[in-house]
Amino acid sequence: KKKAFIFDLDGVIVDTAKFHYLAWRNLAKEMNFDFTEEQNELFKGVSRVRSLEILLDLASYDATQEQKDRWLIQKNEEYLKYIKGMDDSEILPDVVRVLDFLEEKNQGIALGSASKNARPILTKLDLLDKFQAIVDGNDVTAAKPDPEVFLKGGEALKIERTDCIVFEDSIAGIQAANSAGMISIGIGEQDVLHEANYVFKDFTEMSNAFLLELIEA
Ligand code: B16
Ligand code: MG
Repeated sequence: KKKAFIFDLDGVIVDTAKFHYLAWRNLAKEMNFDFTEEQNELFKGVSRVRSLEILLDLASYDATQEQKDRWLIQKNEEYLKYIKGMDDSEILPDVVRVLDFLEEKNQGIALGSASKNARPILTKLDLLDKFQAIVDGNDVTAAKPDPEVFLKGGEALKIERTDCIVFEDSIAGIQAANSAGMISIGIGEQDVLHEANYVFKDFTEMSNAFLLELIEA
């Protein structure tokens, strides 16, 4: 049966979380705040605007709208500098094997990301043509854990939501997939992503036999 496999980007296809972290940390310095990697977990899957709100909260910093707008631009410019040097060696292990297997089995493949930089990143990684549909931060009004991004992905591929499978590394993203009525597969730690239907440490742990079971279910 034809199913839709919807991939998150940051943390599932490529490890850009470290670049988001560096850019936010540098911004935090301007607030005299030491932003830790642990706090960065809260930023995964969360939109840029919402991330800044959380940072201001953590730093107990009161900023004007003008200052916020300037910081959002500054953060993104710095993030773009980091990803400029990225190439296809930064694709996470076995992502290409999974994409190729699904393609060979004629499955629907879509991207469902909160990032507004998704297209340039996929282009840099030479992965753009693997996706039949791309839904990203430019296409949605409600951020994860709202299911909008994944519902739009399923619609774009004309596949019913119960036949959609979502790969996600963030808690907000797993919640979004669950409330869309889709099958959620966590990529990361079981104790963090315990709300998911299945959790794998990374794609090297996910066999083609498992993918085939999802397709045939
Ligand atoms: P941008 P995903 C999310 O991407 C990231 O996990 C999150 O850390 C980031 O703030 C968000 O994209 C927005 O990204 O600033 O590039 O628009 O995990 O949903 O692919
Ligand atoms: Mg992610």
